[in-house]
Amino acid sequence: MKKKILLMGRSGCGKTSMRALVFSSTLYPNAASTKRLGTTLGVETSHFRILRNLVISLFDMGGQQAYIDSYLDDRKSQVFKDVGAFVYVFDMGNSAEQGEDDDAWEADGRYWRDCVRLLNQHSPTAQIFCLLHKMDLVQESSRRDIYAQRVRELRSKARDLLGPESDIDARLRCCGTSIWDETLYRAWSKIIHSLIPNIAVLESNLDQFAGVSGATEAVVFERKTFLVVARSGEAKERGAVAGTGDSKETASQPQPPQPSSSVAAASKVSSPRRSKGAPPALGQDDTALIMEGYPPSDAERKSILSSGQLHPERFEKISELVKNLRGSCSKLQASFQSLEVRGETFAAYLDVLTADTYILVIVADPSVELSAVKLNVHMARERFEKLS
Ligand SMILES: Nc1nc2c(ncn2[C@@H]2O[C@H](COP(=O)(O)OP(=O)(O)OP(=O)(O)O)[C@@H](O)[C@H]2O)c(=O)[nH]1
Ligand SMILES: [Mg+2]
Repeated sequence: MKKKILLMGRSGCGKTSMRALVFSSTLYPNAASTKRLGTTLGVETSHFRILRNLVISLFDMGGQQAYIDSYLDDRKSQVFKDVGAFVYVFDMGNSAEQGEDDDAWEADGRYWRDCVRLLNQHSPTAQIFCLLHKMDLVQESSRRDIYAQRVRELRSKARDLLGPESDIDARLRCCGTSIWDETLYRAWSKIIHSLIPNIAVLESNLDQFAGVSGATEAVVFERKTFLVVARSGEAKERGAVAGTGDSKETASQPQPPQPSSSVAAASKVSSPRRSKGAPPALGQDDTALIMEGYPPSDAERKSILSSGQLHPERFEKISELVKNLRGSCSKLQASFQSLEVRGETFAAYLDVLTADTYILVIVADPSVELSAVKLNVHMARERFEKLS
């Protein structure tokens, strides 16, 4: 299945930089390397196989004014048709001082509104992502307020445009991002996740896998980009937020293989603690909806951790570490297959799951043997290969 991502925003907002870092990390291994990128001339299209049954066509739309005019006018039906996810990048460097550069923000807002209107005509079910980008340039002291104010404006613009009865609250998601930290990968994981056709089935199988393995968490990463494709517990969180519980779709799906008896014996571990990450549904408290994609500042992160919650960007940090390790391995002409880490309070096992994915299993119960987890990964491969 092919899905189209339309990546738009004004010139210099950082579209090609994020594309390069997320999808071409061997050519652009770090944020500084994006400085050598030139402005995009016209539209650059690239295709990525994410899973066996999902190919992403990413349209990086050069943001100079003449191009923008043509996307909105004579090329609109071609540009906005068949869109799976519309990603609009706002340059928050312009908001470094609150209200300082309102003209740029206003112009962005008008352009974005025009895009959403056209999208609604040509691809009415497309997911809409607003990336409030270059958050590193916004002063930490005012970051939360500026983010909240901008998201509030965007959400009310969208409601005004499409009407309060539309599903826009659920389809529109905002994320604060920067190429200098993990927020970029977190946002792009969400974007890709929104396009995976059988995600509910994948998640329910992953939940069962984590349960029978006695794992605290199990996470599936895409093999090339190391974006998070699915993680255990996510569907439940979404169900709990929407008040629907497990969906019917997952209930009738094939079950993952049963573990060996020694592995099953280890499955008494309590269910994992979760970080708050699922998108709030319509009608929930507005503040939760607005702050959903807010990247916490360093001070806020510290207080999250000291309150006993898990690190909100733990998977993205792991992706980064593994990508670096893989890079080092390839310099030594060694191929990277799997990884085992044993800490004082946990053990982690990362291994190839399918042709396009890795699985990371975190175990916090010292009575669970990693060798049993390995065996379960081995036994689960065939099932997950069919699912992806
Ligand atoms: N500080 C900071 N700079 C960034 C960030 N993202 C991108 N940049 C820089 O912004 C500059 C412009 O980025 P591009 O990716 O070329 O911008 P673009 O949106 O593709 O621009 P056009 O191709 O002209 O439409 C580059 O020098 C990047 O290094 C970010 O998160 N923070
Ligand atoms: Mg560009």
